[in-house]
Amino acid sequence: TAANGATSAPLFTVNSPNVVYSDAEIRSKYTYRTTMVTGGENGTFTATPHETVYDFKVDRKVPKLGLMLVGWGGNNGSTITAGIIANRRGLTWETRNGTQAANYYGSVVMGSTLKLGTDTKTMKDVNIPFHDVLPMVHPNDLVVTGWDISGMNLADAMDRARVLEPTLKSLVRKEMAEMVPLPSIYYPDFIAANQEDRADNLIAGSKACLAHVEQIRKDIRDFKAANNLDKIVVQWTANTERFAELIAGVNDTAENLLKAIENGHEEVSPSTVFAVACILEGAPFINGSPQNTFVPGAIELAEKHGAFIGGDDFKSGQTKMKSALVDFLISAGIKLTSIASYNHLGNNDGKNLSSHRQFRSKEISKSNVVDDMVEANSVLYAPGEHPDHIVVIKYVPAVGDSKRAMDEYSGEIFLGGHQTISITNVCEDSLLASPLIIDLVLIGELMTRIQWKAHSSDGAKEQDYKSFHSVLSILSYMLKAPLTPPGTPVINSLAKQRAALANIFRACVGLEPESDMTLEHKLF
Ligand code: NAI
Ligand code: DG6
Repeated sequence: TAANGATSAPLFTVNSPNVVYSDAEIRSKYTYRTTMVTGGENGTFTATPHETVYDFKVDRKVPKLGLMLVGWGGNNGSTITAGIIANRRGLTWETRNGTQAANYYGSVVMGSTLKLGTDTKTMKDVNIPFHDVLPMVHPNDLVVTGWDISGMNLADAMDRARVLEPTLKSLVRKEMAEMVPLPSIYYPDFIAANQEDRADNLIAGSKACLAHVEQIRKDIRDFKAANNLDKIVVQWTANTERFAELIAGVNDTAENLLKAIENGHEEVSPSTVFAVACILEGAPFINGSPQNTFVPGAIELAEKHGAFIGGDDFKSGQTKMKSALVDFLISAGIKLTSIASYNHLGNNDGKNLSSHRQFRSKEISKSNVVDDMVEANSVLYAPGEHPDHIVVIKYVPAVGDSKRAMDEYSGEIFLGGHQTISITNVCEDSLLASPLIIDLVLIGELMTRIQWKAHSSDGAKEQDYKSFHSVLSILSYMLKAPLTPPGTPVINSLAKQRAALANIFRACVGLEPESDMTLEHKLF
């Protein structure tokens, strides 16, 4: 494990003239191979292999990292904070099923592996923890704080959430009781009216203004200085807001958005104010909720400042399953004709979503997750044809955080046959969502330490190193409605999202994408 602020000793090194290690950096030369296609006569195509040579460089110094959560006192915020403490202290606790030890299950970075290659002696796969592919922050080393419109300390907030076992809570209670969220901004029109009774920890003012941006920036700077941190990542895990109206002259450009904030325009949401403050402060900002925080003006502002943003909406259970299952069905040549997604839950998220305008934000992010897979299959679907897709969410307080999700997938199979798949998923919603916060912060931070340059096609003059695009679409695996650089496609297929993540990591150490061809086991 990397010591904070130090260069980590890697679990593996790459033996290649294209990869150079120094104390400060890993530099790799990587040939990116794609296929360019031109359309010809009568619907035919010509496919031409295409190569671009990139240099990547990864800063090996793992920073001392602060995580600031907007909505810290909520179910996700209190759960992930308790989880980090439990892991950091190596806690175990008694449950009705026996002794439970702290873990990071549900985090791709902390809980999954990646195939490094084939063992020269046994010819078997060698798999390594995802966390060890590149030098990354360890979540146990995160310093956590945040804002909440509810001033409840984190120990009481953890009780309010009704997620964790009492035995675990008793072990972290003392530490959590000392954690109190910073006051936040509250514009009541953006979240459900039923949230008003918890709004007791507020920065004065009920609409966007520069003073709010400045206060948030100050909070970030103060936290960084007080804890001697190298960097901060901020994540929105606060209530789902309604969509902001897109208005020309208000939120369409960076300049207009800043002006709108200065003028106190009512259509600027709290989450957009947080995004703007983080962009101006150079802290990556990731939106774990479905609303359109990243209005065009916010995206332009991030691009102008070279700041990183990512979103939208944590993809935890029902949607993750959907983006895997639909990919399987359509890739298998089965014509999916309908998806009916129902769920009920009883936590505060469910309460907020029982209000129509906030539900609508969630309905949108949950509904668009199959579009690219349908569009890609012109054998099964005519242009513009779509499966029916409905999303229902009901608030049932008694079930608390234990969400019940029921999905029915119907499709056409061979010669007019029909297949119906029904899935019921019951789980503690916040225990699925919280590890995604870890993945998003760890990968988001890593992306601030990766730079690239492309060799020009004639091999002549090279460009300077630069960062990835401000919009971190590499985070798509963790998000229901992935934000992508303007004009670029959204990929929803879970397998493709994970492959992109894994293969970009591999490219940074000069390794080829894992093709899974395993010719070494097929051609003797
Ligand atoms: P929650 O309702 O328990 O927590 C949200 C917290 O945000 C509350 O403590 C609330 O007081 C606070 N808040 C509201 N407006 C705020 C503001 N302007 N500034 C600071 N704090 C504010 O919700 P939970 O379950 O933690 O979920 C958080 C968000 O993540 C929701 O938008 C939810 O839809 C989204 N999400 C949750 C998933 C899950 O499985 N739990 C999965 C996917 C998304
Ligand atoms: C009910 O749908 C509440 C939502 O906040 C979800 O629990 C959350 O978005 C997770 O949804 P999914 O579809 O990723 O499991």
